[in-house]
Amino acid sequence: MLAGLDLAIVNSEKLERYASIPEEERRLSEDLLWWRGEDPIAAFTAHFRARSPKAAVIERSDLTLDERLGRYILEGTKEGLYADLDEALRTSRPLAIVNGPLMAGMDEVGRLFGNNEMIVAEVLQSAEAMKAAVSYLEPHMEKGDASMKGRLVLATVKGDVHDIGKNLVDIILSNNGFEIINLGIKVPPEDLVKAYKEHQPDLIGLSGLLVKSAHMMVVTAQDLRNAGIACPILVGGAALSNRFTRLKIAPEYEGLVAYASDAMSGLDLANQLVDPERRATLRERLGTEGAALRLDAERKAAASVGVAPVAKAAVRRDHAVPTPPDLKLHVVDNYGLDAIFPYINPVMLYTRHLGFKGRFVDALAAGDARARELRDQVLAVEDVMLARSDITARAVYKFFRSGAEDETLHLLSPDGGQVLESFHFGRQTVNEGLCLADYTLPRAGAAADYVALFATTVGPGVRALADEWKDRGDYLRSHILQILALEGAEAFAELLHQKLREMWGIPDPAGTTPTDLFKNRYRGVRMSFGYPACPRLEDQAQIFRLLEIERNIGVQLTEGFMMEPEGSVTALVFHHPDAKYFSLSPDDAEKLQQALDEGARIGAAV
Ligand code: B12
Repeated sequence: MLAGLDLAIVNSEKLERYASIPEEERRLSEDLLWWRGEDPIAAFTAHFRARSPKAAVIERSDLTLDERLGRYILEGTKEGLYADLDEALRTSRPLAIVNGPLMAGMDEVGRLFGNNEMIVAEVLQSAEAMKAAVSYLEPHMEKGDASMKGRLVLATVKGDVHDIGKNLVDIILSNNGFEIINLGIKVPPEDLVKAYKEHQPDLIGLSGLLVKSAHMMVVTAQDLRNAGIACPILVGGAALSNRFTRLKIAPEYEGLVAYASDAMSGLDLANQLVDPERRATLRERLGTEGAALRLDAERKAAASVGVAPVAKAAVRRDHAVPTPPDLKLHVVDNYGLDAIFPYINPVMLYTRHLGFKGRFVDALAAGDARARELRDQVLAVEDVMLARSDITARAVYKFFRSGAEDETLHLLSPDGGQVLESFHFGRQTVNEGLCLADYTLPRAGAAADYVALFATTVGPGVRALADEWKDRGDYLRSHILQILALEGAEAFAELLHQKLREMWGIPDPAGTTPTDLFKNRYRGVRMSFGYPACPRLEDQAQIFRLLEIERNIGVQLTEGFMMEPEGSVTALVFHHPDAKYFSLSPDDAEKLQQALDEGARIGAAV
């Protein structure tokens, strides 16, 4: 590619795992591709002329024992592992085997992942091999034989049920020489202080999915500081950023706070933090980054002053309003998971969560071996889920009469006379001046309008089974189970939304496929509280009241407005033909919150 290659056609079935190609052969090939050295063709042909095609693949017997041990980890295989461990035990102490060749294998896995040469699913298989090797060696270890680089207390913060990201961190770090004390989910600061005192860890790891959890990390850092704790903290989670960490969390804590975008970079940071020299370099780097971000924030704040708001959007009101079939509450119990799985977005499942590189669906259709292997692993877990009575899909939905009043959306009694609940939305002061309330007709007008609300969930037995598999080192299966539940809840939302359009009399055109749905090719939108157009998670409380979600489908709302089971989704559905996704700027979101706080203060005073 450096030399300008635009396209290459390969038979992917014949592809070797890149990491399995001997280094010498990689070098020869790269020399040829980039025309390095005197005569790369001659060197290349001379090498391969002497080798039969089969010999090009590394034969284990060509390798030394240490190299073989490292390879089991790199390839994520246990075939032959135990016999080689027995051989190693004849000359080496178990701890030396772990810290030597096995850890060298894991280091190589980390390096290849960092270079984009290994994917999440492969890393999990490597961790499985590592766990199997360590478990095999454990009975041979003496008391006090600890192979630990350091100890980390890991927790998902108060109010947050996020398990999957934290579990990945647990798996990666615990199989790379760290002892992990996993405190679980919804962990209040006082429990972390207690755990710190009890375990005296080298590091604390905090995880959280939502913006609210990022704020909870600020509070947690303050409480840890007030308890006199200063050990380095690693933080991570989908809604967290390096910027927030540097500007909001780090200033509240004496010790170092470092942000990790994924579990492998968390491992890299943990390795730096337990090494005094590298920690000092990291401290310096984070300090410089923090200063630059503060400067940038000040500049942005100065630049945003005095920008005139754009005009309110002129959303049309002349469209026909579809009438829903009824205004009753519907509970869907035990919906067939087999009907839901096809609605899972493969990009999310295979690319985002399992790390597949390229277009998964095309690769599968072309017979790509890696894609097929992943698909089969997913299908096997789907079968387990289908067979279990404690893993089911449930939903509750209801159409409501609705009416807008400026930026407020009122949900009304069936005759329109009474306000049941109100949602206060923000309006864009930049871009198009949009507000979600615009997507429903004004309450003051003569015509009735409607919205739908729903919640979907997949569980509740997912966590217990995922933990069981994780504890016995079945990491990839455990991860696949969790992502199927999470993406299953989202897929169920997609499917239910489609059914609601049908019931509403605005069905999708014939031939609409799940892929069309993932691209939002239908009428209306499905908004979830916490999304950029309606960022206030507090509004989950109204949905929970209106649909009696906990009573009807057993989903609980935490004090951080997260839902348990983790694989749960709520949504507010608009039918407006021009409705679309948009974002409130952070300023506009803050303005909304301030207005609501002000209103609440006035309300309380009255
Ligand atoms: C997939 C997804 C879902 C899935 C699964 C959620 C999940 N548990 O991960 C489902 C469909 C269930 C879902 C639901 C919701 N979601 Co959602 N979701 C996402 C999405 C697209 C990806 C998240 C993801 O990749 N998860 C997989 C895990 C493995 O990744 P991860 O959490 O990031 O963890 C990795 C790293 O962050 C890091 N890490 C995490 N913790 C730690 C800790 C340490 C110590 C270290 C070192 C590293 C580390 O390592 C992990 C592994 O590599 C994000 C958008 C985004 N771009 O991130 C929105 C997002 C997180 N969701 C969002 C929202 C609003 C929701 C809902 C509230 C919507 C709703 N009203 O229904 C619900 C809440 C669910 C609940 N239980 O309460 C918002 C959150 C914004 C906010 N306001 O807080 C986001 C940011 C989308 C958006 N742009 O608006 N969601």
